[in-house]
Amino acid sequence: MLTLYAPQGTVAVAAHVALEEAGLPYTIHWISIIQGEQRSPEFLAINPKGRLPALLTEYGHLTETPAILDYIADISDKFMQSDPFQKARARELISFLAATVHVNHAHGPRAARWSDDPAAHVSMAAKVTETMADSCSVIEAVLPNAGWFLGSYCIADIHLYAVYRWFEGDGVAIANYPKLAAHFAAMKARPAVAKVAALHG
Ligand SMILES: N[C@@H](CCC(=O)N[C@@H](CS)C(=O)NCC(=O)O)C(=O)O
Repeated sequence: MLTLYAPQGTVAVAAHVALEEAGLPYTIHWISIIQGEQRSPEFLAINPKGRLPALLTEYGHLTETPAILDYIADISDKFMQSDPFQKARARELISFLAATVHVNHAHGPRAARWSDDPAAHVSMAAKVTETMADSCSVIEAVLPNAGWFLGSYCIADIHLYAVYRWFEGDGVAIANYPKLAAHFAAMKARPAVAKVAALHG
C-alpha cells in the first residue's frame, strides 16, 4: 500500500492525481503546512527537507514530485511515453515545472527562503506575476493546439495541472494563453482529477 503525505492544495496535487489515475491502492496522510506539521520531528524523519509531497512505498520514502510521478508511471505502467525522445520531452517539461515555475511561484508566499529582509520579500513578490507569465509563454509555445502535451496523457500533463492552479492567484491573465487554458479545462473534466480537486479545495 502506498501512502502519500500531502497538504491540501500545493504541488502535492500532482502526485495525488497520478495515484488516483493509476488506480493503485493508496492512502493519504494529510499534513497541515499552516500548522507547521512539515517541520515536526515525525515528518522530518520522513523527509528531512521538510517539504511535501512524500510517498511511502514498500521500499522506503520518495520525495520530489518529478521522482514520485516517475515512480507512479513506472509501477502502474501508465502515463509515460515508451519512445526515448518523447519520454525525455515529458521529463523536460516536468523539470521546467519543478525547477523554474514552482520556484518562480514560491518567490511570492515563500520569499523568506531567500532573504531575511522584509523589503526584499516585497520586491521578490512583486516580480512573481512577470516570471509566472514568462513561464506560461514558454509552456504555451510547446503545447499542441488541442489534446495532451505529447498526444497521449502522461505525467507531464498531471504536473502541469497542479502548477496551473497557481497562475491566476499569481496575477497571470490566463486568457492570454488559450492552449494552456484548454489543457486545464481538459484536465478538470477527467473524473479522477475532479475527485482529487474536491479534496484539495
Ligand atoms: N521540489 C519539490 C518542492 C516541494 C515543495 O516545496 N513543496 C511545498 C508545497 S508546494 C512545501 O512543502 N512547502 C512547505 C514549506 O516550505 O515549509 C517538489 O517538486 O516536490
